[in-house]
Amino acid sequence: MKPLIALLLFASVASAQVTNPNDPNNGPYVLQQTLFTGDAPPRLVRLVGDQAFIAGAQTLYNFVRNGAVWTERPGVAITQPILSMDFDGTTLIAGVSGGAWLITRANDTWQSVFVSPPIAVSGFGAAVAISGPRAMIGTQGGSAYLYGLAAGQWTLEAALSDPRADFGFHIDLQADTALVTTLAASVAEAWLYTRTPAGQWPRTAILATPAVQFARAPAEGRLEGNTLILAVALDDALRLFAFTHTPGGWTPTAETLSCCSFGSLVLGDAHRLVVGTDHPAAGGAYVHTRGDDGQWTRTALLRAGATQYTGLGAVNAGDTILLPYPTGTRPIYAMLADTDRDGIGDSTDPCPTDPEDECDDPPPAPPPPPPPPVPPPAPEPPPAPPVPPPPAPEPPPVPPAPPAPPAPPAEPEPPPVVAPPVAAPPSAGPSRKPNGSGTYTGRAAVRRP
Ligand SMILES: [Ca+2]
Ligand SMILES: [Ca+2]
Repeated sequence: MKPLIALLLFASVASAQVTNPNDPNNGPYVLQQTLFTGDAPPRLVRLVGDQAFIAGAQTLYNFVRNGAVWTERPGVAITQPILSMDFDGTTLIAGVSGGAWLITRANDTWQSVFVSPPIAVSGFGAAVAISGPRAMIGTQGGSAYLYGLAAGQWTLEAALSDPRADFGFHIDLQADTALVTTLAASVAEAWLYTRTPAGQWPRTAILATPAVQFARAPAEGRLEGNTLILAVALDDALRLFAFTHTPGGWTPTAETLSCCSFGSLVLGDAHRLVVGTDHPAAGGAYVHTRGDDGQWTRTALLRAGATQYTGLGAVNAGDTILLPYPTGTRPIYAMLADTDRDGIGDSTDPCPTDPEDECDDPPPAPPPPPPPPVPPPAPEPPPAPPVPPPPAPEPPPVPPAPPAPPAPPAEPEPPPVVAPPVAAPPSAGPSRKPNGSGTYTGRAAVRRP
């Protein structure tokens, strides 16, 4: 009975997911289109701009978006199981057992070049990364190789190696910076290598996280712009550590994020990342956004169903996330950020932040800009400096103030002036004592009349 109930539940959930992968609680994303490859679970997905590659068992499927519609184009057949994949917008690299294919499109046809390991090494092709004329091919542990494209040929430029068992399996590449992440003694490390003009790749930095306990998998790292994210999977959570590159080097930032057990990280850009997890109870694609203050917050949880998991291999770029669903008919959901939740993706929403789409009023807002003229007054500040000097010399003259002391004597006089008049009335008439000098005289004159 139980197996049957489970099967029925699965069937109902699976069918609902295809038509409505995002329920109201999913967050500010809307389904744009459902893509199908009809192949094995599409665990590997790469999206750059309007072009996506999805790796099936032995086929690299290519989808291109024109306007708001995704269309499949002829893919690339690979004769071996695809183990790894990366795409930089121009070149595709796919790792297989014992090598990697570097593929570009020219005149509507795919041009492929196969790169074999420079020496006999185990697991060559288990990890790959590409960025323009640089490519990196890692192994199942112990080494990673850097290549450069020159005159149409991919040439080996450097061989990186280390005794660490996980060295070379988690790699990334951005322009002339290569990243290898490792985990040893509960500390995750990011080893950075920077290419010199001569084509050498010396190690230029090692960034370490605080000690993390109960890590259950090697650290994963991503380079994006001037940000480096290190992710460490713990028994009950995925912890993220960020580093920022400045002219002075890499520095750890205060931003850390802990979430999502059993997650796999996908960093779309410096301000948004997706953590795909397959936890049976809390699985989904957790979308996180980094604010201007450097703090990460979860802004969406995309799920295909209450009890079914999804999110493995989720990829984002710009306002789009491709969300593979790993079971059933294996669709891939193209999700668009929908900030105002009006069902229209940001990129095609006439008013991305107004669900009523009444953004005609905003135009009048421009008037405020006039304030810019304020800058002109800025030039005045310069003349201000001369002002300070003058006041300084004045202080000296202040000293003369001391003469003020003589004033005290003047005070004593008032007392006598006041007191006399009060007591005077009673006996002033007869005695007419000259207690005060001038004042007394004046009053006497008044009384006489
Ligand atoms: Ca919208
Ligand atoms: Ca809108």
